[in-house]
Amino acid sequence: MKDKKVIVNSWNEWDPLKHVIVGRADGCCIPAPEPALDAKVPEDSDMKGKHGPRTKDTVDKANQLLNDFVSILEKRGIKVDRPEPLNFNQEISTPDWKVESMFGCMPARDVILTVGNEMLEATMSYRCRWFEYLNYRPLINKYYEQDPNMKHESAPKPRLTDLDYRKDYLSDKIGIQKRLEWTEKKFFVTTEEEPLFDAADILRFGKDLVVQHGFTTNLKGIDWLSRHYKNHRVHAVNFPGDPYPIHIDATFTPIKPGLIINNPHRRLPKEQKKLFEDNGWKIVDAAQPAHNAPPPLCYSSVWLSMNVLVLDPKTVCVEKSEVYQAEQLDKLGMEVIPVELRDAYAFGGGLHCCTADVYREGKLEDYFPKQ
Ligand code: DAV
Repeated sequence: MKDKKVIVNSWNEWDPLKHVIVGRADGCCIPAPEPALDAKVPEDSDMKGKHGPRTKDTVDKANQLLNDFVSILEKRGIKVDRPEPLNFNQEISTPDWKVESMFGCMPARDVILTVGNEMLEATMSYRCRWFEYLNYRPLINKYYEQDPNMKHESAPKPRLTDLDYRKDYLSDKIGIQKRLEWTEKKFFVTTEEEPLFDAADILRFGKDLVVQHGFTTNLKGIDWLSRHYKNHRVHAVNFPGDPYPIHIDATFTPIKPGLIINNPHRRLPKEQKKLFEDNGWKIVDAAQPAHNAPPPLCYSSVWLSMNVLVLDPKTVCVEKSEVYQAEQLDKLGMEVIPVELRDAYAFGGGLHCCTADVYREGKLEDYFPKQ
């Protein structure tokens, strides 16, 4: 039996999920241009030049899908909490900058990192997301009151002045070839001015944390994480082949101990595979996405097909239209639960993105003893 006082506990991406946060689409805005965000919006995107609140119809549809996902989880005995949306359509500022609006609170995974009994608010690197942690504060404060061992941490708020962003990325006519050269050389939009990371760049494998170095997380951010998580080993990874590298969860997805699916267009470089191979982990190419293009007004790529939520080492939620990904995971021995979410993708991502762990059964374990 679970100790009632222990509310927060999650050490990896696959142990049995018992309590989770699922985001909301309410009031979500397409943010106005700003340096870090511009670098991520694909050059041919229908989002170029648009900003402001999303339409009521699209918000309602996304919320309906998120609510249905919540019901599926609850029917399986998983407790679900929801954030409290701010009014995103208002100007925000710090002494250094101001932006016309905020973003939203659908992708909880981007902001909140749960490691063991601790929830950490990420720095973020987009100005429009600077205050996003506030949507989760009512929940986090509640967990903190109920669970005497829970730790609530916040990474140093970054200043996000222009010094944080490389001017080379200001053009929207860089071209995919140049972007691929730059990202392969680890020349990303964010500089090393101060520590920056999004929580969705981090994967938890017990004692080891695997962190993607890319647009939203810099080396100083990874160094900050390794100083913060003293009892962990923190590994920086990068994935050449991705022209817009943000967040690890449409690129490299652990399914259960010993098994990872990797985006075949963004393979982990050979030398970085060593840690996994030396410890008997298999990295297999993920199945092709079922779609040729993302849905309208969406930041993310078609590889949200891989953005699955593992409920336990035998059960995984896969977006309903992603039939190839479902088939692959079925063949790999998983029970696949189809969940419709595609019309919510534009609000910040898929099934992994829109959730943040509160409680998974299980303890801290060492899955990579050889290193
Ligand atoms: O492939 O566009 C999406 C990750 C969202 N958290 C991609 C990355």
